[in-house]
Amino acid sequence: MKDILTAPFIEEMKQTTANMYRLGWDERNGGNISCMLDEEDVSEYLDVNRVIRTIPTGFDARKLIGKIFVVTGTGKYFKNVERDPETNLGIVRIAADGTTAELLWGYKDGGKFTSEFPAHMMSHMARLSVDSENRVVMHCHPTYTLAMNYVHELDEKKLTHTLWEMCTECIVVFPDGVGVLPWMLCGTNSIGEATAEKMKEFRLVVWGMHGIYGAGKSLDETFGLIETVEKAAQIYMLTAHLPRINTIKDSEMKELADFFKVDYRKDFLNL
Ligand code: 2HA
Ligand code: ZN
Repeated sequence: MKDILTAPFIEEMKQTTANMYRLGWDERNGGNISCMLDEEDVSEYLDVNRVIRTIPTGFDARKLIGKIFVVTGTGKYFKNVERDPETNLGIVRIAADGTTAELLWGYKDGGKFTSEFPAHMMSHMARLSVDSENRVVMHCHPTYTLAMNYVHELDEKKLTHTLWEMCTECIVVFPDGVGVLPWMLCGTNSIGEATAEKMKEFRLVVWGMHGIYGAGKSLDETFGLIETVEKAAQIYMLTAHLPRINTIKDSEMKELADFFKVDYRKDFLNL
């Protein structure tokens, strides 16, 4: 059995959480990540038949039975993952009943998965129903995206359109746009269900005045989605109070989408 602390999936979680922390997206215990792993990969590092303990989830994840995830821990700081992955991360498998998680590794201090586990698992189910290659769900509190929530209408079309206008590459990176939920109580099954509903349509979902969710095929891709939204939001916040002299036109955004052959939300442009 190889040393799990050398596993590429642990290494990548360490790097991702460290990058997110340094960018200021994950203060204190803010943010959480879940990444689906292949059983064969995990088996190189762990005896997958050895369950350390079981943890009830409080929701039905039958579509994920047998699936294994590495998940950040509740109350844990992204800042500390790199230094102590075994306390701050856990590897869990959804048990045969669909409502229990089997801990295979991690949460060494007796902890458990993020309080946003319902939103994560429900989002995985939703994304997998439209994209069988989806592996990652990521949540964080990026500064400018959050700032923008207080001064821009929280309307999917209007918010996406403004973000697309802020950087030439936005419509190419997230042609499906950004879904928006109003402020809701976090850590609940209800916000999980609402997020998952949006995730059928969007890989990015803003939680009004809280943060953002991203989903993708890899940690890099998902990070890149959120990073691009955050860059656009930063440019918006740096310019929103100034007279707008120039703008990327809707016809130019269409030109970009056509050239890069991306299937974009045509109803989010005003052509
Ligand atoms: O895990 O970000 O939404 C801390 C949070 C809750
Ligand atoms: Zn949060």
